[in-house]
Amino acid sequence: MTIPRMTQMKFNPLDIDQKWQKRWAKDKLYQVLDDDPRPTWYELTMYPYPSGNLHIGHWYAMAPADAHARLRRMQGFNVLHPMGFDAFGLPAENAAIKRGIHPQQWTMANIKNMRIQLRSMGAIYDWEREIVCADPGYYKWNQWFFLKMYDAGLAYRSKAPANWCPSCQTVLANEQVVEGECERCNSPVTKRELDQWRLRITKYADQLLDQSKLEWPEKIKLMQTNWIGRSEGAEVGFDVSQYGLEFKEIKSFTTRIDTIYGVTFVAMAPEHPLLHQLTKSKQQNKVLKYIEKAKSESEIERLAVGRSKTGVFTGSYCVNRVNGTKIPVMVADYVLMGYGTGIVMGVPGHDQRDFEFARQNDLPIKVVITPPEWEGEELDEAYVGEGIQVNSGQFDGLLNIDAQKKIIDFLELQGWGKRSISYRIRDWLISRQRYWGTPIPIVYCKICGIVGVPPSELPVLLPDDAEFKPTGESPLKGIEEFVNVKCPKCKAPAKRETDTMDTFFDSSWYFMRFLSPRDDRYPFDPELAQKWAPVDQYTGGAEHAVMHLLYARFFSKVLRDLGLVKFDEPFKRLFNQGVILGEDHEKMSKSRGNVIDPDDYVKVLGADAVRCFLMFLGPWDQGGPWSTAGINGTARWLNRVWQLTQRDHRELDNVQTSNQANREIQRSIHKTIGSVTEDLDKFKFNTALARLMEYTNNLNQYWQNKQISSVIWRDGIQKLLLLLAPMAPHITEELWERLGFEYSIHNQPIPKADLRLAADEFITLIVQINGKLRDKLEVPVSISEEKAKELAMGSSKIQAQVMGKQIIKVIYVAGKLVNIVL
Ligand code: ANZ
Ligand code: ZN
Repeated sequence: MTIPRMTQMKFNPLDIDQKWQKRWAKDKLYQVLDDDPRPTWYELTMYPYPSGNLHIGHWYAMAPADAHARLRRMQGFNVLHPMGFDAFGLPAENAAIKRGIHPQQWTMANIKNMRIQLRSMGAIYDWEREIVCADPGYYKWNQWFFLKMYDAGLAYRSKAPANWCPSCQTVLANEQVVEGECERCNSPVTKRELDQWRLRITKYADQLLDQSKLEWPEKIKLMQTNWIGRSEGAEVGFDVSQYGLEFKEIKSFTTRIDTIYGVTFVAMAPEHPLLHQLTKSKQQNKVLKYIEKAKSESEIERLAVGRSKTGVFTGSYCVNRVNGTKIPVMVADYVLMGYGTGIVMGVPGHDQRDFEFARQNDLPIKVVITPPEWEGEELDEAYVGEGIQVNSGQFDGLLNIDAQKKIIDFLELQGWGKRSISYRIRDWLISRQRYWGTPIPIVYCKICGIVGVPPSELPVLLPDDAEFKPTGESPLKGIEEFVNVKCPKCKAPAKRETDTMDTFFDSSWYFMRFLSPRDDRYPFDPELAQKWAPVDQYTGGAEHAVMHLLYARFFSKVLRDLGLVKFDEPFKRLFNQGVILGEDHEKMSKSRGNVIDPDDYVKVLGADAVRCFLMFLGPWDQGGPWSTAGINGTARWLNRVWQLTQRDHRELDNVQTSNQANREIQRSIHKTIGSVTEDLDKFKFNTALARLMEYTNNLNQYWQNKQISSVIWRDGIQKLLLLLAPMAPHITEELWERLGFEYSIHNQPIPKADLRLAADEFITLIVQINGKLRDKLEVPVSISEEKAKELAMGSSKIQAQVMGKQIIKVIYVAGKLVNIVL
C-alpha cells in the first residue's frame, strides 16, 4: 500500500522523539519505586501477544491508556503502568511449523522487535519490570499455582468429552469455542473423550456472579452473568426400578416443575453414561448409529433453532411418579450432556423444543397449564406463558407460578425430587496437546498414582527439542528424557504428564508478577501485593469478556482462599476501547489492503501526532476509522502549537493591555483546565483535544489583538503544554525546555482550574411572577440581592403586569431568579 502525502512538520519529530526517549531512559524518569511515598495507582493495559509487529490496534489500545496513566502521575500518584508479553500459545507454534524456526526463537525475535516499536510510542512503561510468560522464571510460578490448586482439590483430572479442534489438533476450553468453531482457526469443533486437567471454576460460580465490587462496563458484566448462566429449578427422578439395574431412577433438571404432569417422554443426551444400560437389544443398532452421528456434530449445530428435533427410542420406559404414567425413554441430540443432569423431562405442551420433538416422533402432547381462552383444543405450538394448572392432580386450579413451590415441596416430601441450581459454566479445561506452553507439573506412578512435582524441583523445564507437528498428542510425548522420570515419592520409574497448560493460565495472574518480576522466592512479594494490588484501572478489548476476564477473577478468588492475597477482584475498574477501522470504514485486513502501519506515520509525523490522532478520531470506547486527512489535521495543529508557544512574549511587554482582555483570556485558561482534566479523567480524549484546539485558537486571537499582559500569556502557554503533556509527551517536553521551564514537564502537577477565574462574568437572571417566567435579564455574576430585585422590578415587562396589584413578597434565589408573588 502506498503511503499518502503527509503534512510537513515545522520541527524534526524524529529527532525530538529520540532525544527525549533517550533522556527519559537515561534518567530513569519512569522507573517505579516501591518506597515512593505518594499514593499508588496501578493502571494496566492488556499485554500483547508477540505476533511480530506492533500494529495500529496495539497503538490504539496503548497510547490512550498511557495518556490516562500519565494524567494520574501528574495528579500526584505513584503510577505503575507496566508492559510485558503474553508469549506462550498456539500462533508461535503454528508460525514455527510454517517457517521451520523454533517457537522460542520466533517469539523472542518478535519480542525484540516489538520492544523497539513500543519504545517509539514514548509511554511511561518501566522496562525493568517487563515480563515474558515463556521465561522459566515466569512459568515456574504457573506450575507452583497449579500444584497449590491440585493440593486444594481445585485442579483435577477427569475423563470427559472435551471440545476437539481437528485442525489445531488440541482440546479447547468451552470459552474458546465460538459458535461451534475453534476461536483460532474457525474449524468446526467436535468432541473427544480424553483424560484432561480441569480447574474447578464452577465452585466459584456464585461468587463470580457477585459483581458488586466491579466498576466495569455493563455489557461485560452481563456477558459474564450469561456465561455463568445460573438457573434455579428442580431435579426430579423418574422410576426405572422395574429393569433391576444398579440405579432405580433417572434424574432430570427442570426449571418448570409446574409442568411435571405434562411429561410425555424423557430424553437423554447421546453421551449419557446410563444410556447403554437402558437401551434394549432390539433398539441397539439404531441407538448406536444415532450416538455416532451426534458425536460429529457441534453443540451449536445441535441446539440450532429450527433444526429438526431428531431422536430414537431406547426401548425402555420410566414412570412419572406424580401420576404413575409410563413414558418412553428416548435419546435426543438436543439434550446436552454438559447441562443439568444430561436428561430432559419432555413436556411438549409447554416447551417448544419438546413440542417439535413430540410432533416428529409421534408422542402425545398434553396441556397442563391453560393458555388464555383455551377450550381444550389441540395446540399449534407450545404454550410457554403463565396460566392455571389442569390435569395436575391435587394441584389443579392453582396459578402455575404458585404451584411450582407446592409441587417441589411435595416432591421433596416424597423423596422424588429436590430444589436444584444448574450453571451453564463448566470447569475450565486447561490441558493442551501442544508444545509451546507451561508443562503441567505432574508425574504418573504405577505405585503412587498421580504425584505432584515437589516445589523444590520447579520449574519443570520445557525441553528445547520437540517435533512440533500436531499429531493429536503432545509433542512432549516423544521426548524420552522428558517423559521418563523417577516418581518423586517412591523413586520407582514413572512417566511425566506431557500436556501443557492453556495460556490463559499465564494471563490469569500476570498483573501480580509486575510487582516483583524477578522474585524467585514467591510468585509475587506479599508486601508489594498489599501495597499495589488489585489493579486500579484495567483497559483492553471487549473480546476477553468471558475468557481472560473471568479466569482472572476466578484466580483472584483462589489466591484469596489460598491466603496469598487479601483482595478477591483483580481489576477494580475496566474500560474497553473500541476498534480502529481502516480508512474505508471496514475492519482492517491484509486482503482488503486497508491496514495502517503506525511506523510509517511515526517516521514522518512523529509519535505525538499518531498518539493524538488516535485519541482524536472518536470516543475511545467506540473506536472509528483511520483517516489520512484526519492525522494531517492533527499534525497541523501540533505545528500550530509549536509556533504559538514559541512566540516571543516580550512583544507584549509594551502593549496597552485591557483589563477585559486579560480577564477573558484567564477565563479561557481556567475553563480549559477544568474541562480538559475532567475529560482526560474519563477517557474522553477526543473532547479533551477538541477543547485544546479551541483554546489554541483563543490564544492566537488574543495574541493578535495585543491587549493582554505578557505574564498572563506565558501562563496560558504553560498551561497549554501541561494539559497536552499526557497525550503528546515528546513535543511538550521539548517546548517546556525551550521555554526555560524546569525539566521534566512529566514531573509537574496537572494544573487545577481556579473556579473564580473560570466563572462567567454574566448570568441570566430569571424573573417570575407567581412562579411563571415573565422576563430574563443579563446581570453581572456578582450582583447583590438588593440590586437583583431592583432590576427585576424595574423591567418594563414586569412593570406592566405588576401595575395596580399588591406585591405580597419578592423571593430571590442567588444567581438564578427573582420571583414576585402577587
Ligand atoms: C421441562 C420443561 C418444561 C422445561 C417446560 C422448560 C419448559 P435454562 O432455563 O436454560 O436453565 N434442559 C435441562 N437440561 C438440559 C440439557 N442437558 N440439554 C438441553 N436442555 C436441557 O433451561 C432449563 C430447561 O432446559 C429445563 O427445563 C429443561 O427443559 C431443559 F415447559 O424441563 B425444562
Ligand atoms: Zn511412586
